[in-house]
Amino acid sequence: MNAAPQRLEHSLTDKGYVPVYAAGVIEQPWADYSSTDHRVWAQLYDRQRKLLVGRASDEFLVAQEQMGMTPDRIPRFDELNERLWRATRWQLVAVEGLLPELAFFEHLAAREFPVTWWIRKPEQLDYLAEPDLFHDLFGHVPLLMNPVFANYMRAYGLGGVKATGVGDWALQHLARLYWYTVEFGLIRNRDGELRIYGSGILSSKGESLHCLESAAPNRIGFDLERVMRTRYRIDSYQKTYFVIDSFEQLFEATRPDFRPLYARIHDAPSYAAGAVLPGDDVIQRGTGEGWLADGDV
Ligand code: HBI
Ligand code: FE
Repeated sequence: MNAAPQRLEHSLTDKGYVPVYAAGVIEQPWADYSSTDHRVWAQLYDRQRKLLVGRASDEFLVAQEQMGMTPDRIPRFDELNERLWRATRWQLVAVEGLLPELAFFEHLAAREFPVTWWIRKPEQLDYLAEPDLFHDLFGHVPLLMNPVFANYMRAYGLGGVKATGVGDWALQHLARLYWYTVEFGLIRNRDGELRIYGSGILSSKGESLHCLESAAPNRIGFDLERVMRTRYRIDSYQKTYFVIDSFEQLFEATRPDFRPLYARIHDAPSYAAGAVLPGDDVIQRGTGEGWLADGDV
């Protein structure tokens, strides 16, 4: 897990991206899931699918069905991989849990999404501090069927590998981008309605309701530099959600080389998670009800 990758620059070749090392990858121990595990999957799946019709982005709901995820049992990664490969050439790999950042970036750059193989206990349906199978598989994986979103994830991984050589502060900016898009992003559909695409929300009943229906949080139009400078919450619902209009917008915004941007914002102050700034495209200013004063990371 913590073996340092060597000569990383050699892994970026004209043949594409070849991972230097496959950190932490195991076989999904599918036969070892208990009936309780399958029941937890079924309960969470049914609960979220019901809640997410009309709340999640259509792209997500369609992709999840196309992938063949069903509530009746925990999906087998090798079955999902056949469909995913045909759609976007991505693959799932099973892991024990969080990977070191560089290993995680390398997987994404190689079009591999690390999925935690184990699922939470029945008493943890509503909240869990770390990613489990439900968060990773239900929340993250379906949109990898979408070519534009899949390209964004790969570009993010490549950007992460590059940023690793720049410094920890660059990684911090990238982590904020991931947080406010892949994990907690909202998207506005053609009718101007807000929908969820961030997996941290999609896998949480409470936050699925909060992010759309509560008056407390800010909802602000996506801006790359603004997002990279904004701290976030890991212990509560987000104070601010950033809203994109399309996955193309997200991909295009992150296409340029980030180095000039990193250089510009290196010494710039960060913004509080709940800040509303003069230049913001404010879709809705939050009331701030229930916010804790400190604790932004
Ligand atoms: N590892 N398995 C896994 N899943 C993640 O989402 C993940 C990770 N390692 C690092 C990481 N996320 C974060 O640092 C992101 O900000 C990149
Ligand atoms: Fe996640």
